[in-house]
Amino acid sequence: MNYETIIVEKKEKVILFTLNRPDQLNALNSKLIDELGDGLTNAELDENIGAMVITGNAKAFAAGADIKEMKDKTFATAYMENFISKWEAITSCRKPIIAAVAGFALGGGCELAMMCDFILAGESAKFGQPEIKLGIIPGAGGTQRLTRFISKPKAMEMVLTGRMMDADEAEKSGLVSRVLKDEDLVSEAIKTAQSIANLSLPSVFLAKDSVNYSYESSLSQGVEYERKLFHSTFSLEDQKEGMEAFIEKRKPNFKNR
Ligand code: DAK
Repeated sequence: MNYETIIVEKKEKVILFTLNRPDQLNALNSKLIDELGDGLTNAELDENIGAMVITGNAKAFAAGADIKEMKDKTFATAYMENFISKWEAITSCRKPIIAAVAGFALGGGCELAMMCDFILAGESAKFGQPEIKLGIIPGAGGTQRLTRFISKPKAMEMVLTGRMMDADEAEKSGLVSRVLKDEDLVSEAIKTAQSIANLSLPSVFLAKDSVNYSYESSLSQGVEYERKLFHSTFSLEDQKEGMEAFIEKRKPNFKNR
């Protein structure tokens, strides 16, 4: 399918989405969000795909929601059309999604990256929630996810001042899992996604589900939930294959069942 605002490439078992509004620093307009949502849904349904990567370009992952598109909205229009609610579609994907961030990831761009399962950052990455400078506040999970990922004091400072955080600080704070050279970022993200896509997909779904549950539960509820999911993995043919392959000193041949 041809899209205007994103580029979609298949790399073996991985789909690479490149946000593609370079003149506008990949500002996230409705078209881009619709196209990305559509692309993610297709990848989610494609049984040959095991993971996804979302990236931007060297200058910007995304500099936020499109201010030019947003500026004339009223409360009534924003509320009635449930403005930007489609963004959350990304969080309902069961397949892992990696954000590969170089350059600016601001406002909705930072929120989009945080909706992914983890963020790999290039050395040039800059994260921020500058909405306060526009007379608004984050609206796609920024105050919630940032606070959980990097602690309240840092999140509060960033949300109240709009200060940007560089890649090094973002790694130290726990916002990103690794910092890579800019030139290696996308290839390393694809390699990482590929390594996940070659595992047993049902186990990957269960692992992702269990980690995400930790954000919604007490520790004891989470541990109980994890144990039940762990028990359920013994119903998979892939569990037998994984353990037999280990004992026979060969690579497992997972069948996703
Ligand atoms: N929207 C629209 N256009 C943008 C943009 C944005 N967010 N960011 C950059 N651009 C455009 C610029 O207008 C410029 O376009 P032209 O003037 O050439 O047509 C072009 O990209 C290049 O930008 P600059 O000339 O400004 O480039 P610089 O290198 O000088 O500066 C910058 C880069 C990233 C520091 C600067 O562009 C900047 O401050 N951008 C705005 C960053 C920002 O404030 N982001 C937060 C946007 S508010 C919601 C959910 C989410 C949201 C809202 C509601 N709901 C669920 C209800 C999210 C809100 C936001 O993200």
